[in-house]
Amino acid sequence: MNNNSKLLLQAQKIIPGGVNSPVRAFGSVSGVPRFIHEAKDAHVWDEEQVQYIDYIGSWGTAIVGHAHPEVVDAVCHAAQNGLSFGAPTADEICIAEMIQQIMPSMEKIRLVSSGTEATMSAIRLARGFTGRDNIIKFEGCYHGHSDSLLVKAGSGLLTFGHPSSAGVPKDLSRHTIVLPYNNVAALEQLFAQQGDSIACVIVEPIAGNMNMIPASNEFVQALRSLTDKYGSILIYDEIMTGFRVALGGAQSIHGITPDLTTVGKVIGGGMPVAAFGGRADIMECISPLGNVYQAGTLSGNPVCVAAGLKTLEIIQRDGFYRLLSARTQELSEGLCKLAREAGLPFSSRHIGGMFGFYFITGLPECYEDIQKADLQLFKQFFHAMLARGVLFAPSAFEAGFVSAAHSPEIIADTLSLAAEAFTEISREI
Ligand code: HOZ
Repeated sequence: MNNNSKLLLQAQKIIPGGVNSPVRAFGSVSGVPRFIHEAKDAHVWDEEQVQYIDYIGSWGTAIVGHAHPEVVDAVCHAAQNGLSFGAPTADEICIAEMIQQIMPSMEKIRLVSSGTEATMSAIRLARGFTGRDNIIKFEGCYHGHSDSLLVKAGSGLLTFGHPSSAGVPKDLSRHTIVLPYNNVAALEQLFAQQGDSIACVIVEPIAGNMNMIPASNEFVQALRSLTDKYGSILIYDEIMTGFRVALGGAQSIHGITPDLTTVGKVIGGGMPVAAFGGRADIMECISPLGNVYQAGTLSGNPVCVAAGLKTLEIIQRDGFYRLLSARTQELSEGLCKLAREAGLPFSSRHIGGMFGFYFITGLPECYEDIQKADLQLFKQFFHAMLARGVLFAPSAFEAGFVSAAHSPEIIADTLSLAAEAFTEISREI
């Protein structure tokens, strides 16, 4: 029995499913999760000392590559001054100002420690500001694990086939209205019927939790105009897409100014930092200015903020997104070409440093489409690549991430290993 298998057995005795976040359990692809003990640049190493090219990138946080020396230095320096103060700091002003400069729609910002906290707080704020209870979310979008949002959600819920969580009171979930993604007619109809009761619409503007599915231009225009018309708050959940699909996130690509935005992952550079922010008049309803309560002992933690600040500085250097996008494009288009040459049903898309691939003919546009992807082929490909030292997310419903440390040589190596994997799979079907 190898070290990963031994650790899984040990972990399962004390941690439910052996993991601290469900998708990591390899539940939908079978096999033994790799227990990672080291990560550097574009690689991770497991407890067997096996090296993998990593396309999970800590689910999008590792945009500058793992253990970037400047980020590690910033963290060490901050740690020497104390790990947590539970008091305001100068650096949390710097990071809020930097985020605001990059995403001007975030006129005022509050830092929290996880994406779940950011979306949960943004929803509470929208309800407090409007005095309305109902919210709209879209099928397959995942916005963290707070109660209101665990209805027909993506990510682990989609991966494990339980799209709505148990344990959410019906009295609460009846306030969450779920609509199909990219469906303007359904949105218009709902607003026409009960627009005056809608506190907010929360959307992943490029959904990364049902693999990668971008909102159409028509859809985002409708979101903005209907929320404006009915006085509802538009929340762009950019926890995955912020600073990832472009420096200014999906809103900079769409040319949309949301009322509130949630960000995370990249702004922590691998440490637990997230934030929500937006229109000043809305944000000023938060305690201590207003009566919408929100708080956290570790909010704005100085060590985490140091990692985030340095990461935000690095990604603003000349040419960062040009290179990141070029590498991601090479990977995504290369995979497509090779899979098709092997005669497999396959498609892929990419924006900035984020990509999705699907064992399906044609590109999926919504939750219903992505559920038609061939999960068996995904599983075979996942394991064929894992055996060759390439780690993709262990789910057909999660997006992939490229970092600045993925050199042209690493992308080329990945593609030549993928060519072997596709040929192997095509022989088996
Ligand atoms: N919910 C995350 C992906 N969309 C997975 C988080 C993790 O396992 O770390």
